[in-house]
Amino acid sequence: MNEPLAESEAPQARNSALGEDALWHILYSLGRDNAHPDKHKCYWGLVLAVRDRMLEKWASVQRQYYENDDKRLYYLSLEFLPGKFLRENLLSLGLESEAHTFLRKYSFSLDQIMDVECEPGLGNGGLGRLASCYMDSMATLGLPAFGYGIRYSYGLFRQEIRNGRQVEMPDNWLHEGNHWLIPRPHGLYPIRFYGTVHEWQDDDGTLRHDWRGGDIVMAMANDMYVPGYRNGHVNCIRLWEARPHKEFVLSSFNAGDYIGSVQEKIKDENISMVLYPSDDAPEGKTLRLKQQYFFVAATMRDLVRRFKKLNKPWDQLPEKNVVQLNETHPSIAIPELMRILLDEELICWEDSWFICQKLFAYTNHTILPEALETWPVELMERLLPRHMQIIYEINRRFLEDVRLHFRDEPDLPSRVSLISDGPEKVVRMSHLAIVGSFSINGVSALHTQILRDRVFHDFIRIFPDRFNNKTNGITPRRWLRQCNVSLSWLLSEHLGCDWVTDLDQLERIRELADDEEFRHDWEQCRLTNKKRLADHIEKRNGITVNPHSIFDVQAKRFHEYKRQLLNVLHIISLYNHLRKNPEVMMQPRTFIFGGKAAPSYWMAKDIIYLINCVARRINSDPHTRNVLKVIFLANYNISLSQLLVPATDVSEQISTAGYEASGTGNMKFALNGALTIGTRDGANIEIGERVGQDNIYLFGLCEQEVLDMRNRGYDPWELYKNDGELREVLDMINSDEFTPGNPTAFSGIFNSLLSGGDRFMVLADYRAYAETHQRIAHEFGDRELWIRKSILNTAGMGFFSSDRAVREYMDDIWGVKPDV
Ligand code: GPW
Repeated sequence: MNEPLAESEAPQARNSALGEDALWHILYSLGRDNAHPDKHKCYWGLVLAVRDRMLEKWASVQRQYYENDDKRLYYLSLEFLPGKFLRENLLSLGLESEAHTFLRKYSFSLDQIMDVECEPGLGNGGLGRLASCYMDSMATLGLPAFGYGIRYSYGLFRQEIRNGRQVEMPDNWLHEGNHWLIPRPHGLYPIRFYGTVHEWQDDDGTLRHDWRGGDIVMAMANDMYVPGYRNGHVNCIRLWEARPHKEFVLSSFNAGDYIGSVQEKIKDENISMVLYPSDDAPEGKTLRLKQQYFFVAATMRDLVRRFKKLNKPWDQLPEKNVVQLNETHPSIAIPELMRILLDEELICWEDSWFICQKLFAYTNHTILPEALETWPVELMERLLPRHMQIIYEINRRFLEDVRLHFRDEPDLPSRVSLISDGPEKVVRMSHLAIVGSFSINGVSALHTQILRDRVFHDFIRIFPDRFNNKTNGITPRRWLRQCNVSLSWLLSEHLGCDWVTDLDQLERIRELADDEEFRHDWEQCRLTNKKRLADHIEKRNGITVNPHSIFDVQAKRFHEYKRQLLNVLHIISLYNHLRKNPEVMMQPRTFIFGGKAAPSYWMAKDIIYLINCVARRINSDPHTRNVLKVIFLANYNISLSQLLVPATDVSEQISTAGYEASGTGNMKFALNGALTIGTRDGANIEIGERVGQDNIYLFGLCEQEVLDMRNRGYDPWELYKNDGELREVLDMINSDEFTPGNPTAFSGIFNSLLSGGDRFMVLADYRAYAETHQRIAHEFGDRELWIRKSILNTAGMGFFSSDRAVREYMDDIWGVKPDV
């Protein structure tokens, strides 16, 4: 299909320019013959030509920020998941048709050359992708925004499936270099670790502190550019890379210890070597804390350097800047800024603290107790001795205040303390982030309510005005315009092109749901997308799937709370039903899974193994394989997601109510016309409100019912005894049915499901889930009904644009204004 939309009307005069520039770069920047460029050369040449155009805009936008004395937003995140750049940047800059013209000359399609690009996997899942969606919206809204993170040499591991099991392979995404990333080897910042704190008295007799000695690692910037959508605006994400302080320690070099001194250098570079692969469960490793401090310290240096250029008094720092902390991972920024103000700028405690508390804002993304970050005091004291002192002092003053205001609650101070006393004293990073920020937000209405009622209940009373909700959003550029070309084409035909930056316009297709021709076109678009996915499955998994079957997709990180298990249990029961009733007519279904498990999360890895074993069995059974297929797509990432999302009929969002802070996958699928089967959790609730309760399949216990059941005592054996169909499925898992000769392969899973301690209460929702699926299969068969619902899903999803979310942050928290 041709590329649609306005940019095809771009002036012809420029058509040759991009291609000419690409050829120029192939010769002069890459040093390769440009006579008959292959697809690699075409790709790299185009990248450089596109980059030139971005850089020009970026430079003028930066100048403008200074000229207009704009307030700046710093978005600090340990993760970003931008996905592939070329198509996105061409689209944003309006250069797609020029690129096509160039590529056609050499008989390549954009799809073909996109294969050359490596996707940066600098994040685990939702949290990192959210950061990238927000960067896109900030650029599209023209905000003076700066993303900050780490340039990991190795991103999230590549997942292979061998004999049904996940195997982790290194993701060496920079092996061919990456021209989207511009290194800035001049002006590195020294970052200190360990060392000691010296006290001294200044002329007034004030006690001062000076952090000295220890190890120094250098932070080098690598800049990644983010163009706004067709608005001439370009922002940047600055990713810090660790570099050795000195190339060689000369003394040991002279002493003959050549290898020793090189090893020293390698140790320093370790800091930005690899992304930690745990999602929703932090790892308490020293290297991880080093990563956090390394990137935060370099970022605060940048902020202070730019502020000093303005020659303004320090109390204006929060008037000219705001720092959004994406989770607690960067929250060490709070004591770091305190250290700079106190020890380097010699500002008094009260003024320094006033500045900090007006600068920082914190977003919480989880209520899972094991995901709330803590660091051992002992480790902090060694690695960051001055910061630990400052944290103690913040805590002392804070608790003094709490005692004063809540005299009759003697237990309150220990509950809200930044330091928890247990067998091991730890710093609670969320408490630090709350006390040091002027705004604390959750990421969906339900999530924020849970923060208020339970997780941070004590803090609501202490800081009632700080808490607020910002329901997540996704960028319509990548998650509709780019990934679903055929549907975008259809939408633009009826709505014009403005929906790309004004997603509420989708409301206007509501009435078209009654238009038979429109419904027909809609169905054709969906079928095109499903066929494309079917081809991919054929190629990757060697399995033929029926594009007319229900494509039922659960793609997300593997975690017990997300309950991929509930999905598999139900698939097995469908399989049993089919085997026992070979004569029944069943709606053909294709169940598709994608997602990675943290390498040390054994239960999650067993669940992947179970899915693959069940898939092998079902897909090879001649009695059922025409109606039931199970596919596991390896190495789920942004690119795969872009293929999956537009081809999905049923989106599985089935976390135990109360556990998924928001979810954003749920938004991507529904925006593209999938119907959601989901629990009343996270943003699912709000999606239901927007698309209409008739157009979503919500089932199972709500959050309050989960709590009640837990309090009453959850008894999965009772469910096992009373539900024969479920019992049969569980007994199969607990036998060698799917792993011939090995009856205990899944006994861990079986035991967890039948333990009264199953926090995620998988079996409690089983019956409701199975019944809902039955309803779905029935309604999918009624094509008119289904397509209507599909249209109404897309129509109702405007609210979930990240443009809306970023606007809310901008108005309610940041106080920054578009610079356009
Ligand atoms: F645990 N999320 C994530 F809160 O992807 F830090 N990784 C994480 O480490 C955490 C949260 C953390 C996700 C949430 O699970 C998801 O519900 C939410 O939609 C997403 O963050 C973006 O807010």
